[in-house]
Amino acid sequence: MSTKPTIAAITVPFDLGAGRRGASKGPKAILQAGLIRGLQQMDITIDHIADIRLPDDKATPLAAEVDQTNLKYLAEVLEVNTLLAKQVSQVVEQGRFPLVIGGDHSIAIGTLAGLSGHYQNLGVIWIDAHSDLNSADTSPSGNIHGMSLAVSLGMGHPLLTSIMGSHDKVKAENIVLIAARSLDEGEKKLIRSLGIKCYTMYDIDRKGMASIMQDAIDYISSKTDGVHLSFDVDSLDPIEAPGTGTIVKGGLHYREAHLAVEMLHEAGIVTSAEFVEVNPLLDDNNKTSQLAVGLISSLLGKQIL
Ligand code: HAR
Ligand code: MN
Ligand code: MN
Ligand code: MN
Repeated sequence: MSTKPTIAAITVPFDLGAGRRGASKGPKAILQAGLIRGLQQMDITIDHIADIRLPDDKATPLAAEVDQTNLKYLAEVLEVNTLLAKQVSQVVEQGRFPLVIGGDHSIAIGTLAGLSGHYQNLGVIWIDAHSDLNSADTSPSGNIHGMSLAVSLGMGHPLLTSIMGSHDKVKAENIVLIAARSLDEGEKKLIRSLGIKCYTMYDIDRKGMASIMQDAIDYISSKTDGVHLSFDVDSLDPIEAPGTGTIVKGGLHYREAHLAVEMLHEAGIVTSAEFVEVNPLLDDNNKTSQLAVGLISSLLGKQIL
């Protein structure tokens, strides 16, 4: 990203992957907080090319099959992610940078599916309080936003893992988790058994964010041909990001989060990004939407001086 890419923003006002409603209002709040204007002031070309929504007629032919599972809103999650995947893939084909604005984190299923065909070894930096590595068996909630990374690894309902083809969308060794602090037992087992690189809040406290980000960048850039940043705003401490559906205390501070995206910009490795889980219904004076705009701007090169 040393030469400025053309950004194609794709908004996804979807929240049925989450346990509570409101993340569907995230894109509008983030746009109203000045995303487009801010980036244009940085001389970045950004086009808001698509708003991915479920079609108005709610009848879904899959409803019967889908009712058999404990995956909440599987049909809707499938439909929105199928549309998103196609859009993301087109953007990469056009040589533009996909910037996906959610929406809950289930939309990573579609983003990663759309990216996957364009890379041999897609790296994924997943900044999140959670790891989203549950499956139907391990999920405590049935909420698909807690399963999106597992689905992208090929583990999950076949309807979801086969979006854009049945290949695995990402390999375990190309994933880095950052800011983890709320992991379910099944997720911990999977992280260990697959050897997924995971920097917890303990690691960040112990070594400092700069050191962790440098390790993450070195690890991922040595073996990937593109890097997707999947940024869940619940990675931040609830003091900084109150407007999100599953807050977990003990998270990233404001500057730690900014440093992470600033270092990613400086490294020049990020080829696509998504920002998810902003829930304006739970926010305090648009604090979390404004935070998201600040983080996106820093990722795309906004400098302090
Ligand atoms: N691990 C829990 C579950 O599967 C909580 C997931 C929480 N949500 C997210 N994802 N915001 O990062 O239900
Ligand atoms: Mn998440
Ligand atoms: Mn999360
Ligand atoms: Mn701290």
